[in-house]
Amino acid sequence: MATFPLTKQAYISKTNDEKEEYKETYQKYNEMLQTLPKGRGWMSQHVLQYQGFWFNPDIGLKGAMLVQNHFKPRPTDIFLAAFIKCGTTWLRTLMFATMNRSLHDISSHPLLNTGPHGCFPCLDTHNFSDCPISDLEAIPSPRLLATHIPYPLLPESVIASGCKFVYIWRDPKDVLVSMWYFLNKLKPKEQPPLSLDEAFDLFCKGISDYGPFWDHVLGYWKASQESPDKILFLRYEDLKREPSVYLKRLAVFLGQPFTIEEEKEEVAQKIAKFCSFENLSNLEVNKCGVQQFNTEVAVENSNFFRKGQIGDSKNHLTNNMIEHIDHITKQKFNGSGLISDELLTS
Ligand code: PAP
Repeated sequence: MATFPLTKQAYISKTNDEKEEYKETYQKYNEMLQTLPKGRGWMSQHVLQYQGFWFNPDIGLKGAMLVQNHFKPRPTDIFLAAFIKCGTTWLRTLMFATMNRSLHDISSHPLLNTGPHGCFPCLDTHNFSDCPISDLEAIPSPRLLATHIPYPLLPESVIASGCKFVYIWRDPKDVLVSMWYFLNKLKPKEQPPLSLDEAFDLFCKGISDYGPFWDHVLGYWKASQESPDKILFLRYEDLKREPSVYLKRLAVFLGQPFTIEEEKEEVAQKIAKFCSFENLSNLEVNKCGVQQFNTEVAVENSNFFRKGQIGDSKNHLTNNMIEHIDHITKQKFNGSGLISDELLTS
């Protein structure tokens, strides 16, 4: 079984034949780079608009194109999908711990020594020289794979495979603030940080990695309405308030409901506590470990744990900013069934 992260040696040992397979996609990518609409980037200098969504040219766009052209789905695949900063780190650990609960006791759990991304690989953070899309073949079924790719951009073969998706979203105001902190941290030191005013402006225009946020959410929401047995729609705020309630729903959806015996032993509560922000963010591996996503991108695990709270945006955004985002949310989600009073502060 492939373990994640893959070592640098594993990347380098890819054969020329394998690299050849990606050549055409690479050429298409290079040709397209000049033609796609450009917007100001948050972490990278600019983002590019591809099939209606904005991508970091290096990580996001390459990854999406590799998936579209080379990923081989299996009907048993389980995807964790989300816009960025909506809770994938957390849900990764909950899904991994729930799916593998018969294998791992909490006292000796792999998540004690491996960061959340190490147990649950990303589908779409690859580049052309790594070719690790083919490494995903080595994972036994059912595969757990995380993705930020918007629903309309998923290859038809993935949808047709009948695989399952768990989607998580969050109050866009908190997403904006979380993104702003995270992407500024990852930004090369020689570039000036993005101000919150600039980030707000870009976010509202939909110009951000994988944006527009609202279109991303709506894509999966509509699909979940059509196929509720295939797409479980979760909200960070609900999970935060009642983790074990939603964890039980998740387990049912994943085909591994908690048994009566497990209910008595409060296994769901124990997993929820183990995966809580307080517990995970204090583990040595998440304070000091580094996640290597591909040969070019490595991120310190601590960057994935900031505050883990609902409503931190109130401490950063002005009333006008809050009103403006709420206004967009109302307009975009109007008639979708997604709006709740709690989501709108103003
Ligand atoms: P990603 O898009 O880079 O994968 P993602 O994990 O989706 O990031 O989101 C990170 C947010 O989840 C952070 O929110 P904040 O900036 O508002 O604090 C992070 O703190 C939060 N988070 C990480 N782990 C947990 C957890 N176990 N429980 C609750 N929130 C968490």
